Amino acid sequence: MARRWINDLTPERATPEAAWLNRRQLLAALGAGAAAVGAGGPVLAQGAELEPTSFEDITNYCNYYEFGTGKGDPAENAHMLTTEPWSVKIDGLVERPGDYGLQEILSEMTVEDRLYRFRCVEAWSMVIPWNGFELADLLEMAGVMPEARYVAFETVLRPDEMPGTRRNVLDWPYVEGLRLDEAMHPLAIMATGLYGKPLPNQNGAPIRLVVPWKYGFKSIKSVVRITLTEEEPPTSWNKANPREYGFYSNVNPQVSHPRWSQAEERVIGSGGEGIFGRLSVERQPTRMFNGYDEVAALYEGMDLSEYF
Ligand SMILES: Nc1nc2c(c(=O)[nH]1)N[C@H]1C(S)=C(S)[C@@H](COP(=O)(O)O)O[C@H]1N2
Ligand SMILES: [Mo]
Repeated sequence: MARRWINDLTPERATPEAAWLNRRQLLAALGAGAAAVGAGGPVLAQGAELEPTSFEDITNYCNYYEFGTGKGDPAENAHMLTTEPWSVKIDGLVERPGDYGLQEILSEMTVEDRLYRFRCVEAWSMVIPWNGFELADLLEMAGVMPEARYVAFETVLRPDEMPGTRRNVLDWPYVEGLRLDEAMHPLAIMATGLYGKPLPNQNGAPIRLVVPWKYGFKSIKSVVRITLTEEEPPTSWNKANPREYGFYSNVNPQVSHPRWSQAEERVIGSGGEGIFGRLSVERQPTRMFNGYDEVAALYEGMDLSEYF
């Protein structure tokens, strides 16, 4: 399938960061055009031109409010989260509802590499080499009923393991949602690893959503429940501040956040000395749909400043 690319790298077959980078450079040298001709397709063509953010930055500069609101809090506190055993309840408008064990899920899924740009609504960005499988494959495993129109997601809520949830920063548990056609898009994945290593707890272990054309808060972490619904589900940041955070939240340089512009982004790691103590960070223009133009058809006829 055109949507597949390198699929020899799984969390079970961990590859050191250096080896991974060498392979990436090799692919870059092949050129995006050459890559697009083969099994790689559009994802590889985009991936080949990207320089991944370092493992250190990806795992130390995090948003995971269940462990605190500081960027370093998740790295410090998320080790408290028990991620084994883990199961995901899939319910609502599905043919085969149930509690699916993570191993059971993984035995049915194809884990592959996806090198994606990642753009937070706070106007910073990274490039992250995820390992994961397509959300569509998981939804097909459970069997989506014809009446289903939306997909709701929920993060685990364990106040004894998640110190941030003892304060009402958000209405816990963290919840998110997608329209069904967005969820079925081949770019939407459930990530289980990064850089070929199991997903670090602070990045949403053991399984989290990644929707690369939307602001980062849509990519909900440590998912324990997926519900197919007929109505648009509530989402955490929209509940907290509906004027600032819409349901769609597609990356869009033309629609400013009420308190800041979204035209540019700070490139995390570009200062050359890691995330701490860096004085200057490069800025780059933000691209519509974070550069993933292939999703534009999902929003044809919609005014994206109204449905923000
Ligand atoms: N459960 C949960 N998921 C979450 C968040 C959170 O606070 N809790 N933060 C979101 C935000 S704002 C961003 S930018 C990304 C950050 O992902 P990363 O830390 O892996 O880069 O996770 C998103 N998913
Ligand atoms: Mo974010």
